[in-house]
Amino acid sequence: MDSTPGAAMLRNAYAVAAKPRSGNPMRRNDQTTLEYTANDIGQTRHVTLIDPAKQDPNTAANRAMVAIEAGSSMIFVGGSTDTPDEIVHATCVAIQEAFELRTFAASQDPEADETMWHIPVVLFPGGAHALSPAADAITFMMLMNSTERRFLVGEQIRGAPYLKKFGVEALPTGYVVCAPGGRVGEVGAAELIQSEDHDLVHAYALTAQMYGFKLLYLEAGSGASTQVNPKLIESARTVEGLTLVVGGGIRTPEQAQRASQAGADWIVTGTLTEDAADLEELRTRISGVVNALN
Ligand code: 1GP
Repeated sequence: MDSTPGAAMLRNAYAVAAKPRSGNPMRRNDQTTLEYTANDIGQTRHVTLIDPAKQDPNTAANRAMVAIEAGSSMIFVGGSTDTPDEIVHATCVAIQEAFELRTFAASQDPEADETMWHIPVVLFPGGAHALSPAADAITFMMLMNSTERRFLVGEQIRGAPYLKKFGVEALPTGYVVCAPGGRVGEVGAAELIQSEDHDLVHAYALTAQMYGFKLLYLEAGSGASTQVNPKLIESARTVEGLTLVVGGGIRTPEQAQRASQAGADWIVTGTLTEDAADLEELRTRISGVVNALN
């Protein structure tokens, strides 16, 4: 019997997920989530990161809906390193169900655009324990500058068979932690990219490209005091064929714009959702960030 942490729950979740779910790879006008993500629309887009450990599933779904109304284009579910699969799964289900209801409601309203609710719900895992069959896709990541095998391929080997069974689409992602790095830098045993290491980040981007990764995620750490240095983004941007995702420490429209102007295809924010006083404050914050993107 598989002793992978959470394996029993995952088997149960798989049984629950035996019914067809709308979260399938072709939900968005025959696009896979990778196509949706990698499609260059000539504008930086915004991801709302929801950490399932930080609120109950119903609150997560309400936050996700407000985020989409405010202009966010994708939902990541994950973040904390020790959240049980049950919580991750319940959060994905709640968000998917909320989006399905909004899609249905919009389909009944000639004034509404139901396609705005065809939003991917993507796992952003801390490891093989944080998986759910209710997600559309997963950022299937190699923490490229980790010094531990576990974060390079170990967790991935444990998770891959479940993802295959679940039919969760993998987004091949090189994940690189930059200074200050925060908790993910510590837990992930990362040799941080320092803010002046332009050549090094370029080498990581080239390596990601040569491995065939489609996404490159430059991470400063959740709640970081400073965002990824825009010069690092510019340096990674010069490597072709990678969709550039940037997150960590972005809280203001000005910071979002800096990352956007430096060449980010997507920016990710998490903390600004978590510490918003209420849904209206969240709406204002996300609108401000989205409207600042180039
Ligand atoms: C963390 O990049 C994300 O993995 C988001 O960071 O919480 O600082 O927005 P924040």
